[in-house]
Formats: sequence, structure tokens, C-alpha cells
Amino acid sequence: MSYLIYVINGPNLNLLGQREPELYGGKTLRDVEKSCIETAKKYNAKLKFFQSNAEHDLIDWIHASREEANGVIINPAAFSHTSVAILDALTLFEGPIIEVHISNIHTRENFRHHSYVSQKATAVIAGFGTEGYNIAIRKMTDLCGQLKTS
Ligand code: CA2
Repeated sequence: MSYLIYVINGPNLNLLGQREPELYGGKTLRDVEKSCIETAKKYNAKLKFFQSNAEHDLIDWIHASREEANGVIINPAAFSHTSVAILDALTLFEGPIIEVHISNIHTRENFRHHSYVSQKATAVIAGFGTEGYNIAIRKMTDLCGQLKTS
């Protein structure tokens, strides 16, 4: 069975690879998207990849995911630490959710240690760099396979 996975990225991630490589690595978001597409193919999954700097776009994509996606992978970026609205939107999604952070948010400033999104996430991946997205896709196909159909 082929699953459709939404990969949603929050603010400033469009600048990936252009600044702070010591924190976020040297790959651009386009590189990450290509790598995710390759990984998804290996696991016979389809992928839609999004990025926006606007909170309402992320919320709209989460709403759209309810109609067609089997699973959601989300790096909410700074909205992780601030957005009850994104948490509320995710609460309406019934499938598995994996929260990804490129850096290990727990070894950084205190304000990054709490994520609203984690409350609704099935799993959280942090600190594996951009490889975390590929790990999330692999694990998402496992999670989707475990879903009850009745
Ligand atoms: O580690 C992560 O993936 C984060 O979600 C990245 C967010 C940060 O606010 C979270 O606490 C952890 C920041 C994304 C900013 O992306 C940049 C990319 C390139 C250069 C500068 C920032």
C-alpha cells in the first residue's frame, strides 16, 4: 500500500544551508526535499513538501492533511515553542504525527526546551541534523502500516 505523507516546515527554514551550518548543516531545503522524495520512493510512499514563514499557511496545510494524508511530519521551527494554534490544528488530524528538529532543542536555550507540538506528536526526532527527515519518513511508513483499517 502507498501512503501519502505531508512534510511541513515552518519559518526561516527556507534559509537552510545559507546560515548557521554548525547548527543546521550545509544542505538547502531543496536538498532536503529531494532526499525526502528519494527516501519516500524506497518505502513506496508519496510525499508533499511545504514550507512557509506564515503560521496560517502551516495551519491550512494541516487542515488539508486531514483530507488526504496518512501521516504528517512537521518541523514547526520557532512556532514549536509558541503556537497553540498549530497544536490545535494537529489535534484535528487523526493519523500519526512526527515532529522533527534538525538541532537538539534540549541542549540549546531554555525557551527551546518546550514544544507545544510535542503534546500531540506520536514521536519526536531531534539532533540528527537534516537526516532526521529521512528517519521520520521511514518510521512514518511503519506507523501508517500499523494503522487499524476497521
Ligand atoms: O532544530 C530545528 O529544526 C528548529 O526547529 C529550527 C528552528 C528553531 O527555532 C527551533 O528551535 C529548532 C529555526 C529554523 C531557522 O532556520 C534557519 C536556517 C538557516 C539559517 C538560519 C536559520
